[in-house]
Amino acid sequence: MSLSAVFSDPRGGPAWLRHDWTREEVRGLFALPFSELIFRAQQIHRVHFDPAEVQISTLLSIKTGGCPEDCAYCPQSAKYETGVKAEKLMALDAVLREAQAAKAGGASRFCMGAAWREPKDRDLEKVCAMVEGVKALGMETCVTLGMLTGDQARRLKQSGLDYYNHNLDTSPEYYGDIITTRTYQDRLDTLDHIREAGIHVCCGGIVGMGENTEDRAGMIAALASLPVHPESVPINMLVKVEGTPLADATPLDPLDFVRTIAVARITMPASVVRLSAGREDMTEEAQALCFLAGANSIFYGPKLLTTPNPARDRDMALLDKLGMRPMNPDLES
Ligand code: SAM
Ligand code: DTB
Ligand code: SF4
Repeated sequence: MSLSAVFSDPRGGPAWLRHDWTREEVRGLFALPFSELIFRAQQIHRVHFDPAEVQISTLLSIKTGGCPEDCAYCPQSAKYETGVKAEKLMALDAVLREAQAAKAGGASRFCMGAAWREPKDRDLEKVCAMVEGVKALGMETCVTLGMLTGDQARRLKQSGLDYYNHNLDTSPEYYGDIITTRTYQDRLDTLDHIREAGIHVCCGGIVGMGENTEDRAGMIAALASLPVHPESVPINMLVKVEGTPLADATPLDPLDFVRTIAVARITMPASVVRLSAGREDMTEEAQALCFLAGANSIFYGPKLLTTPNPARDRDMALLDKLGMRPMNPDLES
C-alpha cells in the first residue's frame, strides 16, 4: 500500500490525519514517560489550535431520568435507585430561556441531552423545534438523544443541528461489563448515520469505571480509527453516583486521566478535546494539566445533566489564572 493511501482520509479530509491507529501504537503512547507524552501533545496541539483558547459549551437535560438502558455509570437509568426523578420532555419556551441564559453567560454551544434509548419520531419533532429556536439565538447546537435511524439523523440535520453527541464510552471488550442493553456495533451504526447526514460528530468516553490502561488504549484506538475523526471528543471522568453499580469504583489517578487526554490529542490532532464530566471533584492543578495535555473545551455552568459542575465564577477565575479565553465559534472545527 502506498504512503498516501495509509495517510489519506477516505472521505477527503486532510492527508495528515491518520485513521489507521493500531492498539499497539496507542498503547505505546500511554506508556511514554509523562514529560515526553505531554511534550508531544503540546507540539501537536499548537499546530492546529491556539493553546490559550477553550471552547465553551453549556449542557441542559431536556428529558431527565426513567431511561430503559442499564449503563452502569448513569444516574438516569430506571434500573437503579439514584434519587433522579423521571420527568417529561421540557417545553420549548423553557428550553429557549435556558439557552438565552447560557448565551448571556458566555457559552457558544448549547447541548441538549435526553435520557432515551432512542427518540420516538413525535419527540424528535419537538427536539427539532428546540434546535431551530437555539440556532435562532445565534448559538451552535448539539443534542444527545440515544440511537438514531438514518431518517432521524437527516431530519435533525434539516433542522440545522450542528453536533450530535454519541459516546463509545470504553473499549469494545469492556463495553459488555458496563452496558448490556445495546452493543458497541449499535453505537457505531448510529455514528455512521450522523456522519452520513452531514452532522458534526461529538464522540468520546468515560474513564475511571474500573477499566485498565489497555481499555483506555482500546477506547482511544476505536475513536481514532473511525473513518473520520469526531470533530469533538469528550473525555469524561466518571461522576460516581450513589445507587449506580459504579458508585464504589476505584478512583482513577488524575495523572492517568491527563494521559488519556494527551493520547486523544495526539491521535486526533484536529479535533476539539473536551475535559468533560468530573471537573467538580478535580483540583485546579489537574485541570491545568489537562489543558497542557491538549484539552480545549469544557462544559460551563453549575450543572451537567443531573450532577454538579463548577460554578461559573470559579471557572472564569481558573481560566483567568491560566490566561485562557473562550474560543471564537467561527474558528471551531
Ligand atoms: N441517552 C443518551 C446516550 O446514552 O447516548 C444521551 C444521554 S447520556 C447521559 C450521554 C453521555 O453522558 C453518556 O454516553 C456518558 O458518556 C455520559 N455520562 C452519563 N453518566 C455519566 C457519569 N456518571 N459520569 C460521566 N459521564 C457520564
Ligand atoms: C458527555 O460526554 N458528557 C456529558 C454529555 N456528553 C451529554 C454528560 C455528562 C453527564 C454526567 C452525569 C450527569 O450529570 O448526569
Ligand atoms: Fe440512558 Fe444514556 Fe443514561 Fe445510558 S447513558 S442510562 S442510555 S441516559
